[in-house]
Amino acid sequence: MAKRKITKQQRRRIESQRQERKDRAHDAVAAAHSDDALGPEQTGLVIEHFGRQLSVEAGNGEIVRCHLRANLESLIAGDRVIWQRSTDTGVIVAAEARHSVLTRPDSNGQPRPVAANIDQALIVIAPEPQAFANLIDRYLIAAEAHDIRALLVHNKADITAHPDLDAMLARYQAIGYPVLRVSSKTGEGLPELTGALRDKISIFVGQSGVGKSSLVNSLLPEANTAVGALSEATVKGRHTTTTAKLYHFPDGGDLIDSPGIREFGVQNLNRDEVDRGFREFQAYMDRCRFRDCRHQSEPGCALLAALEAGEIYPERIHSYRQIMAELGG
Ligand SMILES: Nc1nc2c(ncn2[C@@H]2O[C@H](COP(=O)(O)OP(=O)(O)OP(=O)(O)O)[C@@H](O)[C@H]2O)c(=O)[nH]1
Ligand SMILES: [Mg+2]
Ligand SMILES: [Zn+2]
Repeated sequence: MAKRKITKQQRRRIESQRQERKDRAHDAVAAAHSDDALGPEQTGLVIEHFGRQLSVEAGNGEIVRCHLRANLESLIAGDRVIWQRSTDTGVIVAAEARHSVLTRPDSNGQPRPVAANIDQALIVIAPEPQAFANLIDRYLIAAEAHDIRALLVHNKADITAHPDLDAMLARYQAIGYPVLRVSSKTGEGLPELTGALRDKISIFVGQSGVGKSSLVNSLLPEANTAVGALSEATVKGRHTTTTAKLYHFPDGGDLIDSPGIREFGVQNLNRDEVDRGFREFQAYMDRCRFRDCRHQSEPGCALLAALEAGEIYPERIHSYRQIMAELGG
């Protein structure tokens, strides 16, 4: 059947039907939680979300399944909320402002929040599945854009790594990102990792199959979260973790495990954000002759001069150009 474009009028009708359905759903939730049946307002912390339902941790540590009032934006692990108890569930009535949010693009390239109020993102990489600098750089852009500290975690240190991986990590270390070498299997480096996580709200991000959940289990055995083997044919992860979830350390600090990704588009970024994502370029970019220098082949480009002088890595320039090209020039 030939594809047919929907007209504006049809789109409006679909939209209004969708709104009616939403209103009805809201009324149903409201009826189930009519205000006099609700307990007093209390604070809570979102641990995990499943669409419009969330796990919320009450002040006393109890986990309560909560619904979200229809007027609220969707919430994510790490969000702080006000909620009220109903019979056997709860209803979230308000959300506090976030001090940071880590986003990643959905399948349409639109940014989608993954976790809120995080202090630091740990980008987990491993000898397998193969690590890509370009993907790391995209995470770094997202972290720098939200003033979230970024660290790199080289997991599966028990597997011999290709020299390229070591060289790549040495570059990031030289740029100023801490690199931790660990193995969830042998326990190597875990005390240092624990130290880096203490008293902070952290998130593990990275490709599917690098061992984020395995690390969570090694650090917090009671977490007991699912781990999945790599596909033998493609040596890629199988997207075992499907939603971000927050765990507490007994001695202080929280850790959010997040679902792995295969691709990370940048369509939603603007050029300033990309510029800021390459932290070692900053000092040079300000010194280019032209204020709108694109650092391709312009005369007086301080970044190209720095490249010539061996002061910045060609791999990073390459990655920068690739991302800019995806943004359209
Ligand atoms: N050799 C070795 N294998 C590991 C290590 N850590 C994890 N693995 C294995 O890597 C595979 C993937 O582990 P997961 O913890 O599920 O990976 P993940 O990053 O959480 O993956 P997603 O949830 O899909 O994003 C499993 O087969 C683990 O046993 C390690 O330190 N060494
Ligand atoms: Mg996982
Ligand atoms: Zn320039």
